[in-house]
Amino acid sequence: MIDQERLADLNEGETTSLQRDMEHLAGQLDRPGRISAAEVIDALSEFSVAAPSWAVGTGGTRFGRFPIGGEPRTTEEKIDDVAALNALTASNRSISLHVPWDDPVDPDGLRGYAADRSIGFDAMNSNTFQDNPSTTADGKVSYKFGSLANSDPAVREIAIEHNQYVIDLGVRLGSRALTVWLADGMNHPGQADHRTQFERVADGLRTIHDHLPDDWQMYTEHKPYEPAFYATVNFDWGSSLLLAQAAGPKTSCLVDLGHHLPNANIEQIVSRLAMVGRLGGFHFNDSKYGDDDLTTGSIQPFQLFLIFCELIRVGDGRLPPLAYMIDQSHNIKDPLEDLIQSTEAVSIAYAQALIADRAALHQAQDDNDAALAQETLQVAFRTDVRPLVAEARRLAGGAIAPLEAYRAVGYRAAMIERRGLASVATGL
Ligand code: PSV
Ligand code: MN
Repeated sequence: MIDQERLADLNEGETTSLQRDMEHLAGQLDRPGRISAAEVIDALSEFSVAAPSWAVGTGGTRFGRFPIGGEPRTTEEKIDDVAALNALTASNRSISLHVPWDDPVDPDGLRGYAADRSIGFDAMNSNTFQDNPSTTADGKVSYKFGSLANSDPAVREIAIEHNQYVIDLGVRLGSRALTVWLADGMNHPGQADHRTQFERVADGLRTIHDHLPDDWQMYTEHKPYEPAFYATVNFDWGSSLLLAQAAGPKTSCLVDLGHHLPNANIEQIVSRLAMVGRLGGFHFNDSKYGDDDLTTGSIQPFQLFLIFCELIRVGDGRLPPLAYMIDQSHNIKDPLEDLIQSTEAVSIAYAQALIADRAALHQAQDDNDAALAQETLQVAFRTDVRPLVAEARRLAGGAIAPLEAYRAVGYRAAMIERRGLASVATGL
């Protein structure tokens, strides 16, 4: 739905300045034994970060929601939006569904619909934090007091069955993973027993794990608070690791950048989880105070860069094959514009980490030369790698300047025309 000819025209207007910037940058990077501009572009061209189906509509808070108009009304239309996003960024080749916000009646048809638009299905997400007649045995049970940790075995059973249903659905869609984020916990001290809640969740996850096909992965996603405001069962990376280990070998931990208490050293958490072989993937976003779901890289870009440096270490010069996804709530921006900016931020952090001189860093670390070690990272972080990211996009058929192109093609106005001004996407 993004007119390729129009995109080519728009790129034409940007080509001269991009070439000039690329030559300058390629010269800067041209050092013996170091990664070349061409190698960075090659790595970027393989990179894809999934878009969540719930983030192509506007998010909201309990103080209100301000729909932007033209929001996708069906899962097919969400796929259309991700296809449009990918046409511009060339780096969002899959969508992550959340069930039952998305619950296709014809999974095989949906898989074909997405494939026709070159979109695949990333990790499936199970929603056991909201009551929904289709997932809570026709409304006979409630998740008000938790799902896998609920004191009522009937509720726990329904929650397990829902996760198994989501796995089966994902198999038909061609997904290979299930992400489990639970709202389970307590709002009041003494409301439940910490240990009993944890053991129930571990038991439930083990049963869900045993339903996974051989080539599937399961991710446990921790979060310190909200909607449980006193204690969350899976509240930090340590609990997440314990749950992953208890669930089984196909389970690892997913790190959502907004799910940490203030000032947590997320890159160190990444290092630890990778060290024990239980780093599963990411939900990218940015945070100023809590789970703010702000645009990736808009608040703490240096932290994002350091996370990618850890990943490059794990992948020995490239990104390891983990689950990379954006998870944001777009409250006042056009969601697609925010996803374009976030995708760019992730690609920039990856490119900066790629160009960091790892040999010099290791030498400086061995020499206990803290200034030089830090300087080595700063040099990479302060390099403007945007031309590399733009060139990788151009070569992959995307837009040199995706945000400008998105506006120039008038996608939102066209969607308002087609879907209406009052359409609202499912999600939080
Ligand atoms: C929870 O805050 C979370 O980060 C989880 O990934 C959910 O699946 C998603 O947001 C949507 O609520
Ligand atoms: Mn998340």
